[in-house]
Amino acid sequence: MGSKLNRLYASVATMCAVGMTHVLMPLPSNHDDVSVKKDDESLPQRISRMGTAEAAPGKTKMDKPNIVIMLADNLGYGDLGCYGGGEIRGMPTPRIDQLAAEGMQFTQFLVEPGSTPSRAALLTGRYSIRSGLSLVVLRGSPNTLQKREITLAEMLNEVGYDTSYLGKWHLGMEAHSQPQNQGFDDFYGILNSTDEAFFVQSMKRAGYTPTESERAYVWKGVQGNKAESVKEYTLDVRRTIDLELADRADTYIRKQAKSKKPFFLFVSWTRPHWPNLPSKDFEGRSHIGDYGDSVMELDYNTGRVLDAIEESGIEDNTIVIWMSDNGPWRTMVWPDGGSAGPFRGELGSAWEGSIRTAGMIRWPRHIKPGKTNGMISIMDFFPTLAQFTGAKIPTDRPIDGIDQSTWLLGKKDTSNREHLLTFIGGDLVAVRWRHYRIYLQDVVQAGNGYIRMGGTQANRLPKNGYPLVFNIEADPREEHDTGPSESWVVGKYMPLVMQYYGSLKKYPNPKPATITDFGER
Ligand SMILES: [Ca+2]
Repeated sequence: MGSKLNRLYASVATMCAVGMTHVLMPLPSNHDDVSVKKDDESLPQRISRMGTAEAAPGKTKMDKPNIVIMLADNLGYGDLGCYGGGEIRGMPTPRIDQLAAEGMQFTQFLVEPGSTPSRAALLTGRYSIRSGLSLVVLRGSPNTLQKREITLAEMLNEVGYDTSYLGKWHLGMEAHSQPQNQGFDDFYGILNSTDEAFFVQSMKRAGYTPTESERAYVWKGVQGNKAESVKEYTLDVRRTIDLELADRADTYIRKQAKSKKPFFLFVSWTRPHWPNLPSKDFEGRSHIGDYGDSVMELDYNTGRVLDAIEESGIEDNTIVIWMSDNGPWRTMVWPDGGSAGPFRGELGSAWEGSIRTAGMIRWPRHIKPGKTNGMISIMDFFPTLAQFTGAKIPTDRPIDGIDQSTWLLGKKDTSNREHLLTFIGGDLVAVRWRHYRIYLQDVVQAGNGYIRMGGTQANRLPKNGYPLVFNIEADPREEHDTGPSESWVVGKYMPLVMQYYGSLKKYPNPKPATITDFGER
């Protein structure tokens, strides 16, 4: 790791010496023909649903950039060095900090308040409530990723990409919901979440013998087939799973770099989701225990993926997107959880700390390095990557993601987004408009915790006819309701809400996800 650190400083020095000037590459004007390469019954139907009028300025097949998405799990806004954490928090993150310096780092990267919702939003380009996935999928939930959804992987697959998924999925265990049947050519990882590694022990202690299907596994899958279990996802395997993912990512990148076909690799790290048991080499590395060790391991594994890209000579033609799926899980798992930095809130609630987290994109010679506070949603990558690759976005459904390509490529100075809705289960809970946050329900603390952090165990209360309004720039902890003095904001948010409800008339949502309200079922 010492040599890697040396290389980090060397490359930062080089960047400074040569100056990272912003050179825009022209985007070709024609997109190539889509060749259908797989035998999937639903495919012709899916292609017809994608429409033909959305001819993004694509590229010839040879020119299409490779895409590597790395997704951290439950990493908070305040955890990484480049967001004010890192060494200050006893857990340096040099590789991710370097990536942030080489790319565009978002300080207003907004997600949904949980693993499943954010992943659904990322992969479909839509609010998760539109696919019935606005709560975390637990075993037994009927709400899983359905065939009718068109994923980012399907979209890229259609324009010639090899697609591979490594790591945590959390969009359902049914065969049709699994990654290899949602547009990825292959899959290796876990279908649910890392806390499942604990469950077998807990079941046994309860005197319950889990059935084979109730045990947690590591799975592998090939497109068109049901995934097969590889081994049990035990606590020992939990320690080493991300090293395995990094190994597989390394192998995949080096192999694909020699192919003429562009690739889309999705690395869904299991860290730093509780339980953060580190692998042997990282035990005791941080100052703050398992959580810090795990974040340092996440940083190291990220570095391995970046090294594979660089050493394969494809750095300039590879878009790297690195982000977390939601804010930290904190109160319930302390001290095995992260920090939302200056913001109140954590995974599960609608407070800012739940939905604002780390996000960055690197595309050398196309995207100018720098830090930006423009607003961007995890949904925006769907239409933006379609624009970068010549893929076609579906025209038969609402797409909530906004194409940010003009902003990212420096053709305009400001983000194309200025609002975002936040749902929990079947409810619209909060709305962002510019730097205002408007709450239709109040999120209040329940369970333990010193302050009103919200989180998965919070309560929500209906408001007494008037929403809460917070100015997130003046008041990052959302402690002072400015509704009375800035009630004009209500006039700005209401049309956004009405626009969303208007879309439901033509495109009604499926039944919302619920784990507590079965009245209408
Ligand atoms: Ca998560």
